[in-house]
Amino acid sequence: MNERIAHAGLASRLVSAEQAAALIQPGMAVGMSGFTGAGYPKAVPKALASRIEAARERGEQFAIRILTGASTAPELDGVLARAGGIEFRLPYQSDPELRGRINGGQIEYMDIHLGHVAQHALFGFLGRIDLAIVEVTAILPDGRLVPSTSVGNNKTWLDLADKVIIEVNHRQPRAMEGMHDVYYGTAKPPHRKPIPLAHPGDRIGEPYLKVDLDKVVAVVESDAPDRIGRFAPIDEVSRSIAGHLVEFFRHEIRAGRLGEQLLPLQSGVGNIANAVLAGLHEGGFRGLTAFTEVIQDGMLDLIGNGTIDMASATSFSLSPEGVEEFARNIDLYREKIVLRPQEISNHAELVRRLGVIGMNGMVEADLYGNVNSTHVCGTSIINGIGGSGDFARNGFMSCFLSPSTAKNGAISAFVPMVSHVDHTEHDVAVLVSEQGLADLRGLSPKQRARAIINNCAHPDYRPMLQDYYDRALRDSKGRHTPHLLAEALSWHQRFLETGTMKA
Ligand code: 0RQ
Repeated sequence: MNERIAHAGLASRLVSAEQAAALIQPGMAVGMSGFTGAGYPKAVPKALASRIEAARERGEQFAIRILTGASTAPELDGVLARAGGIEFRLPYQSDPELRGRINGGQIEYMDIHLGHVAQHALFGFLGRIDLAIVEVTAILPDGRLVPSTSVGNNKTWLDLADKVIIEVNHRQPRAMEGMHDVYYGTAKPPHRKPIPLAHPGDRIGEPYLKVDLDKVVAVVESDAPDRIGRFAPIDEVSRSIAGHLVEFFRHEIRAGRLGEQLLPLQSGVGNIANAVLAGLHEGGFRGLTAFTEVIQDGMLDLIGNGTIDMASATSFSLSPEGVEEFARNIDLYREKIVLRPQEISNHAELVRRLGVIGMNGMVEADLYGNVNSTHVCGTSIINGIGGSGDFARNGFMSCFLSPSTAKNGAISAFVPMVSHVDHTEHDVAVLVSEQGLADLRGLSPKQRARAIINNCAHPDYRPMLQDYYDRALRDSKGRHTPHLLAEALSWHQRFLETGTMKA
């Protein structure tokens, strides 16, 4: 027994990662911890990948179903995908090995709103869950678990799985204890009650995860950091996007639709989201709140400098420098950050009650405001919808952000028709590129098209979009949402054939 594994019964189940991996059988559905590269199990998946590779060398098939919180890291998605060990995966992912095999057709991938995963599992929509593998920071003397750097779907996997493997990671700061808030009040309809949360900082649950001790078949120790890359330095394009958004918030305050403290912010992952957070500080905002999924480096900075007073999320996604900063000032961050299960951080009821302002990246938007967050040319997935839909549909206002072009100008992010729809025109309030901002609220489709062409599209593509729109308006059978159906996806087809959308 050691300080991190203080329950005698569970300490007696301590085994090596290889022994734990030997408990996993082909075809099992395994619910794993992990959300945006944080809090995923680091030892057992690697040992399992070796086991799967050995089985494959003997000519045996060995693949499992993997359910997580969101993306994990090379030590989980990467190694298992490379070993050919994943037959089915949900929800969000961002690992290059896994993405390659999903787009190559070898792995079945179900992209699902992050706020839906726990309830779909509870409803039985996702089938039986054989095993949970969950990283924790420590096990208390009474068997309760101190969560790690993400909470994700851990409560659900621990509750629903037949068996449980716990990974205790000695590298995660022990002083995180007290930072989490695990709500145990969710139920199946018709027995649901209102969730009693009215402010991003409200604590409505308990700081620990619970597990039926009889289900725990193994405890494994690990000592490894979460593996998350560094952010790119903020470039001109991201800075412009952030600038337009901050100016828009100021405009909304002057118009009386937002107060000086705005409303709770949700900010997606990636470099642009990081730049927007920095822009809020430079724009002079103070005392803001966040009701979001992920705390990335920019959010720590904002907490440190007083721009953000309280942040609710389900996970961290910190660069190595961010991890150091977090550990250095953990007492401050424990006061200012609450980590919750993703069924709460992304809950429609709460996002709507709090009036969250959603700010997410996108792949492309079309003339009428439909947004594609996931697919290149309609068929190859990048990451997944993540939580963007939870916030876009239910929030106070949903903003989607993107550079106006991708791949050195060969792709326009504003196209006649999106090649895949994640967020319909009904869920998109504001589009922002480095060129400017289109406020789509209260506009009809044709009014939206004019705003998007004039404010967001890159000058190289603006005449092409205007030309398409003018001809659609003239020749389309219906004039409510004018389109030339034979031409609507021709920009994507041209890119596939010639390497550029330019005519
Ligand atoms: O690829 O690096 O190979 O060139 O997509 O694009 O511009 O760096 O922007 O990091 O903000 O990511 C939509 C992917 C944007 C992200 C997406 C290519 C581009 C580059 C990344 P390269 P950028 P970002 C909270 C909310 C869905 C989930 C979500 C995302 C790469 O924001 O996954 O919002 N969103 N979750 O070149 C072809 C286009 C492209 C394109 C960009 N039109 N065509 N490629 N790219 N636009 C978090 C969670 O839910 C967990």
